[in-house]
Amino acid sequence: MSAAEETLVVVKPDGVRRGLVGEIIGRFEKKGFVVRELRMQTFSKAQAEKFYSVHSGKPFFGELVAFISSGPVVGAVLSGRDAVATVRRMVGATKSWEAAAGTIRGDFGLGYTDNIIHASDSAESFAHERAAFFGNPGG
Ligand code: FUP
Repeated sequence: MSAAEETLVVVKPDGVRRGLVGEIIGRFEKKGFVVRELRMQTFSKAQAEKFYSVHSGKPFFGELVAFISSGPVVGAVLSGRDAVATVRRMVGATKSWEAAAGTIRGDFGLGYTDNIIHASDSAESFAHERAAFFGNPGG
């Protein structure tokens, strides 16, 4: 068995409001990923800005920060084979209306900013986003 990799998913406020937390986490569990950390919280504006700092300065940054901090979110660290890429495939394209059927965004939404779920796109993003979501290990 190849070494497990970790990634972070965050069920966004629209996904939580619509009662999709169990469905979404369940898909990852059924695929074979192991939930290593799990937390519900509501982002402060400062925490949201840190989480999405890679998009700082882009025209949609304000809307993104306002949306992700608009209600509770659920973050999970998932562990399993090739987790970053495999989870991104299960999440689907950013524009939910274009996302393939069978993906989370493809099956459950039509939004862009409100596209149900966030998933880290690299090991570096995962490290940054995990720290922004859960706090630094031991810190
Ligand atoms: P993804 O990695 O699929 O979440 O997508 P991106 O990193 O491209 O975008 C990050 C978030 O910003 C997504 F929720 C979509 C949102 N976004 C907008 O709302 N408007 C834009 O013009 C671009 C991205």
